[in-house]
Amino acid sequence: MAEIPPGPTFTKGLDFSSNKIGNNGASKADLAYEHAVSIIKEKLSLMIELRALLTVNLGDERPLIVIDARSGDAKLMDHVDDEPDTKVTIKPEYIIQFYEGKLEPRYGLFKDAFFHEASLPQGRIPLATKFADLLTPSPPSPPRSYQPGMRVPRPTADLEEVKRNLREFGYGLVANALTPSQVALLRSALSQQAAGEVRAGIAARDGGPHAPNQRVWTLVNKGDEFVDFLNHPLLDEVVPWFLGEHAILTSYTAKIARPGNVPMQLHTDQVAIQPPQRGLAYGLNVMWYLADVTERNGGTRVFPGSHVGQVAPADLFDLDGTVAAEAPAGSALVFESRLWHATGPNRETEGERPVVMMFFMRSFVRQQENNFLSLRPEVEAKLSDRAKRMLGFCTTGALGGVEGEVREGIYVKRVENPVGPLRDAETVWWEGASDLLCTTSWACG
Ligand SMILES: O=C(O)CCC(=O)C(=O)O
Ligand SMILES: [Fe+2]
Repeated sequence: MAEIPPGPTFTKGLDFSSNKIGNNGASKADLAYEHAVSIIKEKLSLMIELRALLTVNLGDERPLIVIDARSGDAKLMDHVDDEPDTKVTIKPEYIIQFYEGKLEPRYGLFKDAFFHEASLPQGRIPLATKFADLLTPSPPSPPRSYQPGMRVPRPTADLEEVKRNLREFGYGLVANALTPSQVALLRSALSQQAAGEVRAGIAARDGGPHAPNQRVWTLVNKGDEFVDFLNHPLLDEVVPWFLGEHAILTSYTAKIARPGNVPMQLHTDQVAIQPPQRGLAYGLNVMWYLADVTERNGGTRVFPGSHVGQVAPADLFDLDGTVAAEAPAGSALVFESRLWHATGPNRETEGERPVVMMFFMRSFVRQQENNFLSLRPEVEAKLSDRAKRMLGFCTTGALGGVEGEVREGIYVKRVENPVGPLRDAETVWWEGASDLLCTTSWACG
């Protein structure tokens, strides 16, 4: 918010630009910078763990900070002749947030790179992560590595076993959740849509420089098959059990991993929930396999058991110690949002690995997909109450209401004529009143 300048003023007398509150923008930036430097100095003795030469750029107009931790005590220097092992470019505010435990380093270090590639750490990236971890109140430990022969979840039709696996390993695999003909129907719908999005020039691609992978977003808009899919009974078995009865679909997408992809970076699915929360799972992902999923064709890589504790991999780009969640077509991978995982490398020469993800989150978490703005009107018109609930069109726990009507279990829709200013003395009846009463009240059914 702080960086967004005020909008235009419509009311004479309500221009706040000369109100003096706190410090002005410039000195705020200076204060943040000074605070960040003092944090780095305070934590300097811990930096010996880096065993490397690191530079920290807190803004191009600021002096470069050089941390020499190659041998002996870690020292701060103001310039360096040698090539650093790692160069970190980061906002001073993020250093403060790492220090205060408000921002997870693996999120903070990489999130700006989305819009500003120069902010990516350069050189040995795990060192950048280690540096940021050392600034936090309690640096994490790495997840336990998978070794061949270790006990991990296998596909099973026994839901109690799936639930036990979810608790113990952070994921479980449901066997035969879809019949072969259902798989064929959904796979064909998805591949047609994916091809159509390529033809239309709107395909969402990822997976390295050649970007062979394809993501298909907002599936609810993209064919009746995907609306019908929301009726699957597996959802009733696992979602309320894990997240409570009000969970909503935060996003509904497909991910097609194709040969030659670069694996995704390791992450948890609650990475955007900050301050970092490791004590509670906020989400549950149900990933439907529309083809046999193997270690070779891009099967999701996981660190089994990494959902528990203050755990995070040192190197988000290193899949050593992970295992692929392999299972035949028609299976569903159910995994919770604290589990460290990534799309695996597809090392086949042909074919693809199509999966559909129904990702649910607790109802108080902002949805990844803003269905209220993106749902196609003709789709919205035919949604069942069940689908509307899943998409967030139902009040839960005093949230999600329209014009203050927040009693539990009310289906909401856009009000044609929301209440506006009623200032005229002669106003006795507002013409939108019946609309308001009918769109938000139980009584209207
Ligand atoms: O493609 C996969 O296997 C995993 C995708 C994933 O982790 C995600 O979209 O968050
Ligand atoms: Fe994920």
